[in-house]
Amino acid sequence: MSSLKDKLRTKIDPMRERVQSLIKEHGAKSISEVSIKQAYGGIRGVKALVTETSALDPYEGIRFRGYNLPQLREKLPKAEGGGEPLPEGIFYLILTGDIPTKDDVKEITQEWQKRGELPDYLIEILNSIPKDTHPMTQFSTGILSLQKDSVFAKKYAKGISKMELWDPMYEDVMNLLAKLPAIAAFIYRKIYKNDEPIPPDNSLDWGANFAHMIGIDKEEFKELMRLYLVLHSDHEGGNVSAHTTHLVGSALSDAYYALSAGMNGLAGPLHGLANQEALRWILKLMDELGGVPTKDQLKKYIWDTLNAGQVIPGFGHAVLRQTDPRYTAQREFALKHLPDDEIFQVVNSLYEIVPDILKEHGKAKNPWPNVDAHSGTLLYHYGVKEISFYTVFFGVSRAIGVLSSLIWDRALGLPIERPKSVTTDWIEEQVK
Ligand code: HAX
Repeated sequence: MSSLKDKLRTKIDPMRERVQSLIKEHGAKSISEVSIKQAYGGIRGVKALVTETSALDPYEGIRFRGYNLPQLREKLPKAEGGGEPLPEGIFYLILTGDIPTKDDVKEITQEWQKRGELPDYLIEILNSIPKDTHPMTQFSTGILSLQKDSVFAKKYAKGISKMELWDPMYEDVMNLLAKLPAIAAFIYRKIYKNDEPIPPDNSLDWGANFAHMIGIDKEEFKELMRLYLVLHSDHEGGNVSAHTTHLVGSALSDAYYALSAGMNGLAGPLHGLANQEALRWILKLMDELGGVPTKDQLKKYIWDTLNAGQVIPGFGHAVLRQTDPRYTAQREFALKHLPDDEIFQVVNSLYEIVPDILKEHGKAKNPWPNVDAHSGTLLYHYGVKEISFYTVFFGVSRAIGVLSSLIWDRALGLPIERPKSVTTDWIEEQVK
């Protein structure tokens, strides 16, 4: 057995005891109330989910197992000669709660290399999907197709104790994470690069190998991939991709069903697809305004977008009330590696201009940029110009967090999720 699985096993019993004693001693205590506005308004702010892997503060941003992004960029192991944290490290941290050593991370890299090969039937399925199908649809289909190999589903069918379900879930999660970069890269090369897949290079870590299979071997892009895959990995439990994965998993659907569903949620323009929308909007405005626009031109363009009843993609957030630290981390990367990039200059100007306009506009509760306002600029700079593919990068990363949570859901024996819904008639009765 791998030492990661061993380590996880030692964490599960104490955590079960903590949760059981909380439910036994304080189970009736209320931690949230729900107003009518919240019931109609996307359940915003209602504390009704428990997710261990990360927590989001409106002003400080995301903390993964208690660590913020600057701390993680310093503490997580890096590739030889590299400056950015390895995504294998964030997986270890999110799953176990502990900062990994270099050896811990190496073990995960090797484990994922062993499990990473794509079966022939998956290649056939992916090849049979029309090329003009959105890459996220192809990605979700690829994930779902692998369900036939679910260890969890097989063990469940044979009969397994509820308390042991985390073990086959762990196996499915490791198999899936191992394969996701190869699935994503296969789709990319199929659609955009003449059907010419690039085999993995097993001398590389997970993020660098992903960059390699996409077809960009530049060291800086590998660093970007590592950072990108860390930054997008988790954003507590209530966002659409995390919540969907958790919800579907709660029916004891396996990791393939659950992640595929979560990816379908990530594919929405108000969630992960905002990364493609943000860059598409920037490129369109540069095209219409003839290159890097003046601030006055930008102001007019932003107002025109708002007055047309559209959102400014990459700005606003359901929870955050400050600049997203994931935006800041990408900005720092850009300042270091591509300060003169023209699109980055526009992104910078938008950072100066959009928040004031959104405040004046008076609708968005958070006028600041989120993660999606910046990521496309970086990918585009290194040659990934196929904007429709951007959410797939997000998806590969997001799988780290939501799949880790799925293992914990089963370890803690969480039940099927089933909130109560009410009708407008019922609400009207209550307010009489
Ligand atoms: N531009 C224009 N209007 C905006 C806005 C923006 N960037 N952000 C919010 N608003 C509007 C909303 O559309 C809403 O208008 P209505 O009252 O007419 O419905 C109003 O302001 C209040 O919305 P809110 O409470 O501030 O925001 P929500 O919690 O409802 O939604 C969103 C949060 C992220 C979906 C929203 O800010 C948005 O649409 N942003 C643009 C799309 C985007 O960047 N999405 C990615 C978010 C990060 C993420 O999940 N990444 O995966």
